[in-house]
Amino acid sequence: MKTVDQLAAHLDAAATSRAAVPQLGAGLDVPTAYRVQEAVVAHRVARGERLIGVKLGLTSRAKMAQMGVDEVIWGRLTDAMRVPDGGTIRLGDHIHPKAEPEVAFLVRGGAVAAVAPAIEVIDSRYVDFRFTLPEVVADNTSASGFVLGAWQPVPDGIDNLGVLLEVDGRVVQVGSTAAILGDPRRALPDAVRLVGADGGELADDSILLAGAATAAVPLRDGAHVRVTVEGLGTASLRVAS
Ligand code: OOG
Ligand code: MG
Repeated sequence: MKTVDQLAAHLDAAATSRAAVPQLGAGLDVPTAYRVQEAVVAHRVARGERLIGVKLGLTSRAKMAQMGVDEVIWGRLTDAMRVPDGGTIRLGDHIHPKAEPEVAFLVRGGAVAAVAPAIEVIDSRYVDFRFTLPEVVADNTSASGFVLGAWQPVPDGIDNLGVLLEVDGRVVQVGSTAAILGDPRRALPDAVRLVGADGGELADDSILLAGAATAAVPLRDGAHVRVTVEGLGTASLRVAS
């Protein structure tokens, strides 16, 4: 079995060279996987990226079923992952990116200060997006990019808002914010607990991606992707080669 640092260097090289790597194999447990994740993200920080928030993953039953697990996971977000609303991502900067509709929170003083519709771009560093739970944890939960729509005050009752994912004006996924932990507001206590168990905390103005509301869709050259969350507005991105 390789060391934590060797596994982290291996996954970081996959990301920077945009070449998928085989699964790591048996023998990795979840606590060790989080240490690998921390070391993977440390490579990014060493290149000048800044930690600006966290994401939850596998918060929807669809994803848990896809993965055959029943555990929420978390990953780290850096400033370099943020794509401006309406901005462009390049396929050449990725391995096999997918987009999924999410809800984002702005965390301040340990509470939710604002909410925004969001797109998460996930890009597993493993061949064919195939991984076990510890493997995806080590891979920073496939985190690659995210787009935030406009921040706004949190309306009452965000537990059953309609969610649309459109590609080139065609609806390709329909869902509800109910798919995110039953109520996306549960993301904050969950994130505080998970990050806290790791000895961390959510600093003021942290971004929290609450998790996907539908399955993710593969991104193709030229695609225009738009997420609409009922009552919260939209977030969009373009894909170029
Ligand atoms: C893991 C990332 C999961 C979510 O919102 O459930 C995630 C993956 O599906 O590659 O970000
Ligand atoms: Mg996600």
